[in-house]
Amino acid sequence: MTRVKSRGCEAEKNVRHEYDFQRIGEHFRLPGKVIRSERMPSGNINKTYRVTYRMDDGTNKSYLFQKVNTYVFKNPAEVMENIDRITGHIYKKRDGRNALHFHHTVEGKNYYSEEGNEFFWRVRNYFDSVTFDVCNDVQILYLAGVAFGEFQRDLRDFDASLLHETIKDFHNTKKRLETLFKDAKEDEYGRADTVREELTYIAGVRDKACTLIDMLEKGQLPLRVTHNDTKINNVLFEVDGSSPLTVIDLDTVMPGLVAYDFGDAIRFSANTAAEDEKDLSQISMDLEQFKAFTDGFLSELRGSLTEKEVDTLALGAFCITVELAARFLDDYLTGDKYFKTLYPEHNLVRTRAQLTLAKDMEGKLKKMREIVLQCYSGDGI
Ligand code: GN1
Ligand code: MG
Repeated sequence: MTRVKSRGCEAEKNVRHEYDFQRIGEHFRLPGKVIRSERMPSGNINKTYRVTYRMDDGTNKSYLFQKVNTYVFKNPAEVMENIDRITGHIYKKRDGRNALHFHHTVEGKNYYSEEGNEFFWRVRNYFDSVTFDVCNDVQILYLAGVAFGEFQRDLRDFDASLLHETIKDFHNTKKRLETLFKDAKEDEYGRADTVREELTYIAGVRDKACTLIDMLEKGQLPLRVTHNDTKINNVLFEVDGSSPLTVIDLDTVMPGLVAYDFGDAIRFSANTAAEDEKDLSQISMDLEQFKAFTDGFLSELRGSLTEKEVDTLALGAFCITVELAARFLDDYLTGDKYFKTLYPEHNLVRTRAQLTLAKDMEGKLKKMREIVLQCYSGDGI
């Protein structure tokens, strides 16, 4: 099996950036002199850099600097308050092992901001690690499943009332689809006519894609504290890929559905192609990859999910895939303001890729559900 390392770990070396990292670092009381900064190209929202310092004793030390996207996160201080609490909770659970540590400023804040909130920075410890984007190595997928399952388990006793809702209705599929159809009708950028086929498909599967939100509203599924952005490149692995180190990207940890955490990971990791693949014939949901992640995830959660939760995990993958397609399409229709795009049609390409995957999943749901039940009962390994 081959695996493809993330673009995220192949940072652009020695590129000059528009930011004065030395000055930003001073606010966090970082000692030493900045000798290198590299942009990490992964992530569709925030800007991330590895910044390396030369210390007084001649050794080098790297940090992860992140400029938070305050168009997306309207109240970034609340995001950082959540992160403080979550990292503290996980630190205790894991005795500090591979813990994320966010540095504090002179004023005792875990961020530094200027100009309203537009210049909003945070700094955390850097891990020598690898991440995976497109990956068909079932062992890696199994381990990514373990990491997210463990994360979910670690947060079981976290008091959800302490968390701010960092993005309102983030995974409310119903609202996401309502917004899409409203924006398509308004059609401010005159693009709706070019995406009729996509809109028709989404309208056709609307009820099915909203099944889990319906069940949540009826009290048939529990809200738990979930990660809400479980792409497997949010799991850092040891450099040799032998084991997961930690789960990153805690911006959207909020109450949510386990099936959406599970489903989002499947959407990303069991896809045979990249999230934004242009050649639609490359895209499908691989059942072996599906099984590997599922096995790992459920090995950590066996006995702790309700029957309905287990029963709806597979469908969760379909729902969140349609939801993300709707979000990409909505961003395309409203002028590409939310997701970073690398070229003008990027959001449209992403939409088509996600819808191709959703269609493929639709035909495989029965089999996916069987695999889930098998793994949950422990027969999957
Ligand atoms: C965004 O920035 P990144 O890549 O961690 C988005 C997720 C999407 C993802 C799709 C806050 O995550 O919801 O699933 O892009 N995050 C936010 O790649 O909207
Ligand atoms: Mg994210």
